[in-house]
Amino acid sequence: MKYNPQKVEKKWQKKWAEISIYQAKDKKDRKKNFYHLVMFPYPSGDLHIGHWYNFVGADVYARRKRMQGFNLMSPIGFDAFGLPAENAAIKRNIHPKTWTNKNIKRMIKQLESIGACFDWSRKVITCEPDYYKWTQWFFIQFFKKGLAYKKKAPANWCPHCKSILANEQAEGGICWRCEKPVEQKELEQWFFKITDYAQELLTGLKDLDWPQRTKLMQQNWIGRSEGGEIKFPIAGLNIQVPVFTTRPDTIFGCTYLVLAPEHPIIEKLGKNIQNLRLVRQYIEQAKKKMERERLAEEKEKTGIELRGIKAINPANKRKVPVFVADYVLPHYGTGAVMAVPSHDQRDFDFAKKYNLAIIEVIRPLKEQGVDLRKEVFEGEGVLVNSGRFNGLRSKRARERIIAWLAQKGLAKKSVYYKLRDWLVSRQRYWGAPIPMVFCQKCGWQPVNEKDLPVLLPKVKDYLPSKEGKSPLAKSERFVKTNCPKCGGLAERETDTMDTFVCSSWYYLRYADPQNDKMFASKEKLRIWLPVDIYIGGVEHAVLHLLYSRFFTKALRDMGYLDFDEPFLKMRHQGIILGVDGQKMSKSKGNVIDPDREVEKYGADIIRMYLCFMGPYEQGGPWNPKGVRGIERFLKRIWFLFEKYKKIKDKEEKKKASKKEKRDLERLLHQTIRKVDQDIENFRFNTAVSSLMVLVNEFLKKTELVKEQDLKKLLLLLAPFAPHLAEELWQRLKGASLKEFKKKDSIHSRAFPKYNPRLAKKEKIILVVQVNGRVRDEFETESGISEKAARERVLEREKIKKWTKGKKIKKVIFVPQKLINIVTN
Ligand code: ANZ
Ligand code: ZN
Repeated sequence: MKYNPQKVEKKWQKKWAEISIYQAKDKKDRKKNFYHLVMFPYPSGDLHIGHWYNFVGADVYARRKRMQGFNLMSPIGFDAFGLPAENAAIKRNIHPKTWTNKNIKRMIKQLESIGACFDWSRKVITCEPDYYKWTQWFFIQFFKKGLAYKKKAPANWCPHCKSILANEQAEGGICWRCEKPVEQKELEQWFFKITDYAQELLTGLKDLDWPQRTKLMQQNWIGRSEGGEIKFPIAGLNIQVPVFTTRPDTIFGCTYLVLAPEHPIIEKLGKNIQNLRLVRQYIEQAKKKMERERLAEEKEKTGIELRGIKAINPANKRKVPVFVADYVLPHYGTGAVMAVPSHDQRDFDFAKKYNLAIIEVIRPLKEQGVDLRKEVFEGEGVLVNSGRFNGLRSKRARERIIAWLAQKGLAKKSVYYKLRDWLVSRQRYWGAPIPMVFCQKCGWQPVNEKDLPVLLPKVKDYLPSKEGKSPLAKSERFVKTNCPKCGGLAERETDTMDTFVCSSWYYLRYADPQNDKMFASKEKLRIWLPVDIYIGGVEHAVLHLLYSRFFTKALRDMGYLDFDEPFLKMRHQGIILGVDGQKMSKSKGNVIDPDREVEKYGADIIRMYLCFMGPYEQGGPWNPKGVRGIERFLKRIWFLFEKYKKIKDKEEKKKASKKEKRDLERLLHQTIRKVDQDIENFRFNTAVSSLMVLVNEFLKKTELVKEQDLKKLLLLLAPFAPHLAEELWQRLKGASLKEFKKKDSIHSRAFPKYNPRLAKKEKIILVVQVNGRVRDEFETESGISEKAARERVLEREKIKKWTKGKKIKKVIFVPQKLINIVTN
């Protein structure tokens, strides 16, 4: 009979579903449970090859864990709120819910075709009221704890998506979704106070088994800076301006002060500023600019002096001018900078333009110093022109100067973070409504918890208004309500939540997806969480992963969770490129459609190919030849079993030498060890190649192969090609499908263990000569390389005796037999 993947796969997928083989029971013993998680997809309507790559690698890992005896849970669901559904609704005039449900249906079919061990009974869909009820409940808990607040803020506004974006979604001033430039717009917005957790989010990284670069990205995003806050008095007025600096050691070189245009002190100074009108004009212009423009290194710095105002440098009591300039940002540090043009590039550029004094205060240790008329020196060195601190090393001077000024009450040590609060409100339709009510008398009030969920109303018009108001504002029935506190007439919040709020806690829901009393029960959370391994794309390094960590910590502090980190271990899959080595895109016509490939080859071949194509974390270009190679490989496995059966039927057992038998046994155990370790390390590619070697040997020496050897081969194959492995397993057993139970499946069997003794490399005796005379011999592993043999030999006392003080002219190596050291 021929191998027909499609037939085999349909049959087993149906059977496995019938007996709910992958459904995870909630077992009490936490240690035996293994929570295996893949990032849930957005229901775009099409699973692309990248999803397959993600899910297949993850599934191989999961299946081995199951076979190792863990009570494994591998859930899946849909991150179902979000813009594309709404855009589709606008374009095609169908309700976002209809569009989303249709896509989910189709994607479930696609997901099933992968043959993954997902536990479908735990499926969550974030746009369902029984889910977003809890998203809203979390919002209310955050509000009650002071972790959710509303304020007017310049927000990132994408005119193309007509949406407000979080900072994380507008990196570099570019919309993460449409990749078009983002503008600034002042709006009342809801924020989550993630900054309360900045330090813990940073510290917690060190215990996580995550890829190093991901941790680094989070670290940079959080952006901790240590330094000092120093007060600069304004001459003649009872006003002080605190500045934040990471270089207090440069304070004697501070020749002017710079304020952010948004700095509140400017209004306080008011009439004391002689050119107030011009200053205000400058400020208005600056506010329109994007942060990215303001920070751009290459751009010419602009600013305006506050005439009539001088600040006093507290270190040397010198009066220095005060400027407003847009290169200083309002939301970082204190919004004011002590400018040191000799040692800071931005200050230097600015000083050059406005002809301000440049005083060297740090001299490099090695060279004679730099020409300060032409360039800055930003490094470490020794202090000069700094009064009593002259001669001190810059690092040490930082501490000393802060301590000195602190005594006078003019400075303190301080730490600032780049991280800002998370903007969670969106003026869009397709999201969880923010469960807040505004009452003229009582202010913002959370909806009563018993009235949750606040259902998303049906509206006709999904477009936000030009002023950036949510489409929900058009539904009077939705807006008008009573105040949860005083009962008077009040209005609902019409903004919805950022979809990243939905995905910040879905991994908790999987533990107890049907619970309607709580987002998940304490007991179920205890037995499943935290997640043991999380697998997904690196593109979420700062968005989803940071938010989820914040949620976990905040909920822990409210007493709902008793762990600190949601995802203990994480791995990212690489990216599959087109056949041409380019990123897949419709415009390049190089997109691989997984459905078509699976139709043509079957899921097992595609699974195995995705595993084989390269290290999981790297990915690589799609190669049709590689797919056909894997097709041949699986056919050979099929053929091996046919061949075995024929030989067995004919009782054609050959007498084999002991050595032949031992060699085959050794290879089998070595392969078990390799596949086991490779899966643990996400090196599926090398696991597959070692399976290929084993299958070749089995084909060559089928007469020597025992039934239990073949079983072991199938067990090793099971994580990669689960359908084929099951089919051959059942055939080998001659089992019937009628009474098929969970325990009968190959996927309920234990992953093979290797015997270290049998897996050991064979030993040989290597003869050692010096200048052609036998001087020694020793036992070593078979196949030792010339380099390794040489190193080992030269370490041996017996040989050292002969080579001492001599030069080794050459080495003659006869593999497996002899090594001859030739000296002068
Ligand atoms: C004086 C100085 C001298 C500085 C020197 C640097 C070098 P990071 O490392 O990014 O934290 N700064 C402070 N607040 C700012 C704001 N709101 N907008 C723009 N720049 C600001 O950078 C800290 C440094 O950035 C601070 O140290 C300050 O300039 C500037 F030789 O103070 B420094
Ligand atoms: Zn009220």
